[in-house]
Amino acid sequence: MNKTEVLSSSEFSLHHHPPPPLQRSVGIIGAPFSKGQSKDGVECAPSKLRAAGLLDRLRQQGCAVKDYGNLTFENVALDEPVNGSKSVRTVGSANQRLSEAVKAVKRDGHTAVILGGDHSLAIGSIHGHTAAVGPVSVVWVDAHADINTPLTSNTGNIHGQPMSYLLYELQSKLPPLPNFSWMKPCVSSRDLVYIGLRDVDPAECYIMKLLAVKVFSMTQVDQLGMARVMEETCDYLWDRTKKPIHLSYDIDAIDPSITPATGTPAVGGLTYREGVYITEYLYQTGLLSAVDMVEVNPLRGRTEDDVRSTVSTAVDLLLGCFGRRREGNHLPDYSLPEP
Ligand SMILES: [Mn+2]
Repeated sequence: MNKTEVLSSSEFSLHHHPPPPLQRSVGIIGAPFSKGQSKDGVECAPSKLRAAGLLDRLRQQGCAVKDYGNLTFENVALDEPVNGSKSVRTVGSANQRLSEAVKAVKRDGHTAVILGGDHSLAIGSIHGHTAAVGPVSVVWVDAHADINTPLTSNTGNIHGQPMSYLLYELQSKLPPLPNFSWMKPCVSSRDLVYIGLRDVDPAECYIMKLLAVKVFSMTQVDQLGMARVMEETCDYLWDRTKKPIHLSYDIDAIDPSITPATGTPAVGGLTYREGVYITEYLYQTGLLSAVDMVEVNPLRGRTEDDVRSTVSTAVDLLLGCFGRRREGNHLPDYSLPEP
């Protein structure tokens, strides 16, 4: 049998044929939430992403789009730090709300898009996603691992902790947290892949080794190239069974020369092209089931251009998740005008 014959049809089509028609029904949730960190502005991102034409552009490339609007979050009074972690009750109640919203979007049959907001929102987003569809694979694209426990965090910002709340394997390391009793861990460390890491705390490094988490840091991106990183990501995730994919995309994964308007920029990041390639590749799998786009902070840019470049890159990444191809797209019913 030659090489071509042993490839499955889906693997073959990935490289040699135009993609099959994929589900491109998108449900958008705005989550203007910023209490997982301390900088103002990240709550403005959903309206900026909409104002940049995200919904129209998704429709123009053939997607059916339903906008579920922006969630509103309550500010819990007297939300004193717990074990050093800040705004725990506010973050807990916001994520409970988001979890319910994501669950509803998934039950309506859409691919869910969550416009953050800071990365603490991944707790509710991934929780709601799994509540609706069962186990998922998580592809976490970020400069940071966001896997501190409340007891290892140096800053007390929960946007650096969401993965520890979600993993089954870390439950015994978490103290009880007010307003988090609604959530149960829902992700296995074997179903998690990190891409783009370059600013990892010692405790996070230890946790990832302890749990043997699959990591493609910037070193591996440099060594292998993004094409190989994505192949290996999917080979790894599909080793047991193909599950729906949750892409949690922190805009700070991209190099701050391209996306400076974010709260915790880290030099040496992904190029625009590497960042977009991730989305194009995951679209082609047909398994993309929910996408977080987080940490765009329009108040952190030094100039208008900083903000524009960050927002438009975030929009391009989302378009890539839903079939935008750099070789161009046309609607299936397009026909050439006759003279
Ligand atoms: Mn993050």
